[in-house]
Amino acid sequence: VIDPDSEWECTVEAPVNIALVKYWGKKDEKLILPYNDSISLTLDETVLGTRTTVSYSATYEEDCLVLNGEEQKISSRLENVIEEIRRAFRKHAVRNKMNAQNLMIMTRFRFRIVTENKMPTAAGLASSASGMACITFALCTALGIAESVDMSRLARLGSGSACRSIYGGLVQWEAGKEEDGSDSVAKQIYPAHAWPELRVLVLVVNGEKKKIGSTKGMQMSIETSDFMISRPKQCKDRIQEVCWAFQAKHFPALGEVIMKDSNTLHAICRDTLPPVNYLNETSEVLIEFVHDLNSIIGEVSVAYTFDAGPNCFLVFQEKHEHLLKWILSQTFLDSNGLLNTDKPKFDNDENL
Ligand code: 2P0
Repeated sequence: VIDPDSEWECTVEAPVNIALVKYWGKKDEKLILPYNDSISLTLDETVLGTRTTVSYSATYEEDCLVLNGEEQKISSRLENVIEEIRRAFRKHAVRNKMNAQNLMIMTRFRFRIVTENKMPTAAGLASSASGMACITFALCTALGIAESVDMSRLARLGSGSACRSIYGGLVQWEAGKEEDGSDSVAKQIYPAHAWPELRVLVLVVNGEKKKIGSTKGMQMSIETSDFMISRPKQCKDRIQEVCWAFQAKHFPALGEVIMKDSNTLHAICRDTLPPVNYLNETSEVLIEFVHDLNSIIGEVSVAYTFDAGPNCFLVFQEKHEHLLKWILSQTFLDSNGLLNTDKPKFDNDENL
C-alpha cells in the first residue's frame, strides 16, 4: 500500500509540431473536434518544446499550475483535461483490479504542474501544442496510465493541435465521426527516421502580437468563409498526397502540397469577415524568396508554411541546408543573426 502522506514528482518533455495540412475550424468547441483532418511533422524536442514537472500527493489541497515561472489560474480546458485523465485512471484501476486502498489514495492525488516552454516566450512560438501534450503526458505518467490510454485524445481536450505532439514523425489527426470524440485521435503515419534527411528551419519574424487568436479566428472562418465548404475533402486529398510523397521521399511533391496548404489557410483567413491577416510584409518577402530560390534550383527544394502568425517554417532536405542557410544569411540576416528584410532582396542568381 502506498504511503498517503508521500509526495512524488515526474518530469517529461514534449515537442512542437508544424502542420503540413492545417487544422482550421471546429465541429465541437468543448470537445475540440476539428472540422477537417490534418497532418503534421513533429519537431526535435531539444530545440522547440515544453518541459513539465508534476509534483503530486494526496496531501495537496488543490491542483495548481505554474506556467513559465508564474502561477496561473487553471483554464476550463486544462480542467477538462485533468478531469478526463482522472476518469481514465479510475477506469484503468478498476480494469486492473487495483488495491482499493491505493485506489482511494491515488484518487485523492492533487497536482502541482510546473511547465516551461523551451523556446523564447517573446518570440511568439510558445505553442499550446507542446504545452498541452506535455502536461497530458506528465499527468498520465504520474498516474501510471501513459502506456494504456490514448493520450492524443486527452491532449486534444486542452488544445486541438496538441494531440499531434504526442507522437514523433509524420502524424495525422483524423477528425473522426463519433459525437463523443472517441475516434478524433492522432496516429503516427511514419516515424522520424523514415525520412531522416528532412529538416525544418524556423525563421522568427519580428511581427506584432497577433490580434486574433487561432481559436477565435477559426470560429470566424467557420461562420463566414465559403472556402470552408470544400475544405474537409481538400484536406483528405492533400493528406494522401503528403503520405505518398513521404513514402516515395519525393520532396518536390511534398513541398508543393505544404506551400499550397499554407496558402489555402491564409486565403481562408482573408476570406473571413472581418478578414484576418496573420502574415506580415516579412512573411510575404520570405514566400517570394522561396519561390525565387526554387525556380533557380529548378525544382521545389524548399517549402514554406505559416501558422496563425507571421513566423516562417521552412521545410527542406539536408542536402540543401548549407546553401539555404548561406543564402538566407547573405540576403536577410543582419550581424546579430536577426531577420532583416530591408536588405536588398535575393532576386537573381548573382548571389549564388
Ligand atoms: C494547425 N493551427 O494545424 C493549425 C494551423 C494554426 C494554424 O492548430 O483552439 O492552438 O486550441 O484547438 O490547436 C492552432 O490552433 O487551437 C492550430 P485550439 P490550436 O496546427
